[in-house]
Amino acid sequence: MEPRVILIVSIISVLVLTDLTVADEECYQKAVEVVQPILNHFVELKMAAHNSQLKDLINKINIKDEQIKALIESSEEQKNTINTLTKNNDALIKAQSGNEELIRIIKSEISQKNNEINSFKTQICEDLKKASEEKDYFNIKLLSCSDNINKNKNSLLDKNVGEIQEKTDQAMSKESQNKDLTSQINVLPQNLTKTIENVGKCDEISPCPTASKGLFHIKHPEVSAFEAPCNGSGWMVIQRRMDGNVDFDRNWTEYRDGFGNLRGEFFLGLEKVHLITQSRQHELLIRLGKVNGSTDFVQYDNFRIGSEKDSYPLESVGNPTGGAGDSLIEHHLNIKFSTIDRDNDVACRNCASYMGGGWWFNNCGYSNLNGRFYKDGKTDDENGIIWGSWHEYDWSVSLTFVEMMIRPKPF
Ligand SMILES: [Ca+2]
Repeated sequence: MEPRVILIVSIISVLVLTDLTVADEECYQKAVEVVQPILNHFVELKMAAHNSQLKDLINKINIKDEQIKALIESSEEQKNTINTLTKNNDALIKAQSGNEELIRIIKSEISQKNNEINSFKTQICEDLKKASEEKDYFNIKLLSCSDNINKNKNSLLDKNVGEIQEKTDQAMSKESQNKDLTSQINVLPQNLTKTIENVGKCDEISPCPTASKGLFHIKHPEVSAFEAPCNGSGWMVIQRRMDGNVDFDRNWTEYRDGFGNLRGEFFLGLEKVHLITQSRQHELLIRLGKVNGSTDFVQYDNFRIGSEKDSYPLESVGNPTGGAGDSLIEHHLNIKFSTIDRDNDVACRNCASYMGGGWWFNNCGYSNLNGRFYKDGKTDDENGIIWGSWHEYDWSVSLTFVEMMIRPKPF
């Protein structure tokens, strides 16, 4: 039965009973007994309805909980993603830092390699220098050997000529020897003629008078007439230093052609000295003076310089005599001439720029009579006028007087 019908029947019954019977306490009790279960039923129905709504609510709450859980899980995932990204970012930063360190290490290695290359270059330069010095040393040895061979050859030749002359009379009857002897005899007059010619030339090319001194017009078969100072003993002055009034830092052309003041400081010129000393054997006299007034000299018996084509090398000096000692043979013989604009030396640097003037610079050597003039006779720059063997190879010394002179070697 429907609850609504039950309710209506119950109400009607109560009304009937209330109206038809006596409205007393007993009647009321009966009514309550009838209605009470109905009311209880309604209450139960209500409760059931409420319970149903409650269940719905609980379901909704559960759904919401699930959604919230899902959101939380999603949030966790995002958080994890963010953490992962942060870690990746940290790793990238670390990698970047690592790259910078790598670059720094590579740069450091490059710098080290550069240093090694520079050191290697320096070593090569030193080796080249050493090799060049050894080459010079062997050249000198070779020349010395060559001189000795020539001397021996000449000596033997002279000896042979003598022997042949002796044997000529004895071997006249022998046809086989006769041919050789005739040839030798033919050579003798030619040599004699040559010697006579040379003797004649000697008179022509003696450039300075032996009895008077001063400036003279010099005539020489190989050179155009020029003026030069003569010292009165047949010596012609080819270079002089005395007061520092002339700058000796000159270029190649000036050293070739000469410069300065013939009555004071000057350099006669390499070309003239070359032509004169090539024509016959010459002596070289060098007079030196220090700031304290002391003087000395050195004389060589076979001075000769080569041609411009070969850079005016110091081809020969011969044997030295004199208290100033030798400062040419060991380091300057067979060495080309160098000037500030013509670096023919064997040093890595430009010796003419470093030492001053022009000279037969090797690496750079023991002498430089064209160095810079220091009136007080000393310098900290090692570029003064030097002749090592006379001042104990003290390169702070600078000489204050020099004269270089030449004359034909007497027969
Ligand atoms: Ca050089």
